[in-house]
Amino acid sequence: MSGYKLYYFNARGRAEICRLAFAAAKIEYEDIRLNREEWAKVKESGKPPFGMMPFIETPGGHIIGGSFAITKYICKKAGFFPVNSDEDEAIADMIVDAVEGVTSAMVKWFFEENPAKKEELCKTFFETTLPTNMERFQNILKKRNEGNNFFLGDKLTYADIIFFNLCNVFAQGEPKVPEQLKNFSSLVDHYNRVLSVPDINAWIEKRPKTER
Ligand SMILES: N[C@@H](CCC(=O)N[C@@H](CS)C(=O)NCC(=O)O)C(=O)O
Repeated sequence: MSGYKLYYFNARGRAEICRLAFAAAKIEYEDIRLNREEWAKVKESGKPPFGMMPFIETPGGHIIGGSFAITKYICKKAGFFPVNSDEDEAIADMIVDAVEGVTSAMVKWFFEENPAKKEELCKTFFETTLPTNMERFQNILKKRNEGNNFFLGDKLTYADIIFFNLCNVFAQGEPKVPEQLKNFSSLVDHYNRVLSVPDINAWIEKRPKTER
């Protein structure tokens, strides 16, 4: 055991990109899945830096919160990180930022309690927000190697893992291509490319089956 600990609920949710990163990086960690009561106690302890999960404890005793920061950190340790230029790193971060934009819109409709508002937000999300953004992600992908590779070239980075996970949410976590990608053939290929990374594939096959 390496001494890393990841704290989250028993769900894929916002922690799954961290778990995918740990898997791809072949770094062992304790996958701590708290129920609501346990979380309330941990939150009260003041341990999570921003009072939210996921967060990790490193072997050196650092506590790091924020799913994107954790994923980038783990990927950097394993070399799944753009090294050619500062611009490549900024492009990877730009993709991550855009994934967060789509995720926020998704979370907004998902947790909306007013049924009429929820339906409206859901419609806008699937008919406009998602396809518009997918088109943009595909354009970025195609800027390198005509889209026949990862976002930053021939090397997997945290941007690929984070984008892949967004798409996998629409496949309910199953190892299949979500229908929301059907009009974006380069993104389908990218999805399959990430899914074919042996350590990522092995984790997806063996991970606990949860609703979200
Ligand atoms: N930007 C943060 C958001 C984290 C977040 O929203 N965490 C939620 C679960 S998905 C949470 O901890 N909720 C429980 C609470 O706030 O008490 C990230 O990406 O890690």
